[in-house]
Amino acid sequence: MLILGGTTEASRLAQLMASRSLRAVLSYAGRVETPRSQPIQTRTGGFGGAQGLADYLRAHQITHLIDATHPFAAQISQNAAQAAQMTGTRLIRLMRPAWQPGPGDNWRDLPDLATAAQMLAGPPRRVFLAIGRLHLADFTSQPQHDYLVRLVDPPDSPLPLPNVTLEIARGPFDQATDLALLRRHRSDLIIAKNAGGAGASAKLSAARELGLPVWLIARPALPEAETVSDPAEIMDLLHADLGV
Ligand code: 3Y8
Ligand code: NAP
Repeated sequence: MLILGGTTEASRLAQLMASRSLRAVLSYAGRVETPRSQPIQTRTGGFGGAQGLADYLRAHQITHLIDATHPFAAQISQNAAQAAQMTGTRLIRLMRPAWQPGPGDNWRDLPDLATAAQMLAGPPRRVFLAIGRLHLADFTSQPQHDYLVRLVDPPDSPLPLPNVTLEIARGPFDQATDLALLRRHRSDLIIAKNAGGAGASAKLSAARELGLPVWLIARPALPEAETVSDPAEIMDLLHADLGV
């Protein structure tokens, strides 16, 4: 099996695979300096597009490709669907459902980051821009705000925004930490991707407790694929397929 990882669910699946001594490899893009260690073999780095992934599937006689990447990792999910089709490999997507608002939530759903940036036009605010590092440049058109930004690793180049409070931390996060973070920064707005799952949701419950508005970016469209939301369901499917 090849697991395309980088999420809490992928790590959980790796534990289940290890407990059954299944031959599985977990793949990281190599986005951060020290990814979480795993109980199964890992590989790091791009494959070289869909063709490169297809070559990998053939060369390593992969029978099952599990796309357990983050809902916003759209490119790798496109490549996985293409490579699975090119090689006749079974593709199963492991993806947690999107977050849904509950009582006390003050959420606004936005189609993309560009819309969020446009909506920030106006007087300075104190914004927890909880989208990581890769898309901060989308907000350079709104330099007037005081941004709180949380990154996995210290940035190796200056950030593209003038007023940034930088927090270096890797999730999963808990509510107490995120409450303290929002209070310390005196945030009045949170902008986040609708990542789903438990690893990034602490900021949402902290926002609810503080009565803060949240702008949630909708997930990008992904190609059709057989999808489950719980790692245990993958093990059931493998059991049906392989009798393991
Ligand atoms: C490299 C692998 C595990 C997986 C843990 C989950 C939870 C904690 C919360 C906030 C939001 C954000 C970010 C986030 C979370 C989990 C999960 C998740 C969000 C690691 C990891 C890798 C990455 C890449 C990194 C991105 C960034 C996004 C930070 C490992 C820790 C903001 C997504 O600097 C960079 O280049 C970082 C890039 C893609 C998004 C961005 O645009 O900056 N994740 N995150 C993976 C690889 O190389 O293939 O180190 O363990 C994994 C996790 N991050 O096994 O416990 O399941 O989602 N990751 C978002 O949700 O918006 C932080 O601060 O509140
Ligand atoms: P992306 O934009 O969909 O992918 C960009 C390129 O990175 C892919 O074409 C592929 O390169 C390589 N890649 C991505 N994921 C890979 C993986 N698991 N193994 C090997 N190569 C991979 O991906 P992304 O949004 O940058 O996310 C990168 C990683 O961070 C993924 O593991 C994802 O699960 C994790 N992550 C992302 C987010 C997020 O907000 N995007 C949040 C949490 C975790 P080639 O074309 O050369 O193969």
